[in-house]
Amino acid sequence: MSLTRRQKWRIEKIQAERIARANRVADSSDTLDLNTDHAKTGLVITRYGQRLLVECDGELFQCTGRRNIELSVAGDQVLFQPTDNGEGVVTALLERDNSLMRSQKLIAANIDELWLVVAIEPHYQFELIDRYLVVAENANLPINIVVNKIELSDNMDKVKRDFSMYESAGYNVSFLSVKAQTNIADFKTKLNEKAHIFLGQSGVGKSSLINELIPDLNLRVNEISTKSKLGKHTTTSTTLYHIPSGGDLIDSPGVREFQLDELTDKEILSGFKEFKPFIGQCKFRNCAHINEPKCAIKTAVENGEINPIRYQSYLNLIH
Ligand SMILES: Nc1nc2c(ncn2[C@@H]2O[C@H](COP(=O)(O)OP(=O)(O)O)[C@@H](O)[C@H]2O)c(=O)[nH]1
Ligand SMILES: [Mg+2]
Ligand SMILES: [Zn+2]
Repeated sequence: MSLTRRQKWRIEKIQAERIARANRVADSSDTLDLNTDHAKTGLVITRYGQRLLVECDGELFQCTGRRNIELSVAGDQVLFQPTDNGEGVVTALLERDNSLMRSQKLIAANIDELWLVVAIEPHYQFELIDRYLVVAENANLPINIVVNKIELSDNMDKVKRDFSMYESAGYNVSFLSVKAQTNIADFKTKLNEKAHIFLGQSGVGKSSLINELIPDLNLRVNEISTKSKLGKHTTTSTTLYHIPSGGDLIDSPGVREFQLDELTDKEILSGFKEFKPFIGQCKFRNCAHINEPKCAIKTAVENGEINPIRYQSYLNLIH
């Protein structure tokens, strides 16, 4: 069903009014004497503007945040005070374990695992994988690799050899095929009781994999849009979904196709986690590990302690 321009304009106007009203409530609640005895702890499911959808004991509360507290995002734990008819006011943000930022903007909080999805088609590229790993390491976020579409490979031995490099560097690698349903059940068990984010370039099968985990995702997106009374606005905002087989998914179109920001040389170096034991062991304190004599990183490459492909990728990434 397509809406006429006038209908669209009216819907947008109504939504703008709702947001303005929510902001006024948030402002007035700054001076309201809220009874902290009635405060509950909740999980932020999604945010749009000043409005938050907070889950507590399986119930959803449409909340406004007090203006004086830091903005919360999907995955945050908050203290909130239920008011009436399923609404509430967020009064405090609980401490975060970690957060995912993109271009200085906070995207999600309290993420347990990132999953970098790559595929046989479009064919994985080491340098792109390494860039994602560097971002995750610098954000202190555990990251795993998923190799999808394995049924398209005619040389799985080669694929396994390629990724053994990442396994030796300390990363967990899952090989699966959504299409052929290979290793899907096993993969689901890896997600239990944790909050996850999937990312990776377009076409690798993220949507397919997510639909496999949460078959009624589109329905839920609509349900949340209705609950938050913000309509279509919420379909693009980062949202936490419960996975029926266990665990949570924090997702939005923006999160999935997460653009990589520029990295500094310092971030790049600290993003290669298997280099760590050798840092500080070079002859020169300011060694850039390129062509300096008695470089511990280069020696480790020569001794087979660092994979030459990863080292080459480091050289390609630094400026
Ligand atoms: N051959 C094959 N195709 C797949 C598999 N998983 C997903 N696809 C296809 O790859 C294409 C891109 O998938 P999509 O989930 O949209 O990727 P996204 O851009 O990462 O979200 C679609 O045509 C999917 O049907 C798989 O395991 N094997
Ligand atoms: Mg997609
Ligand atoms: Zn060095």
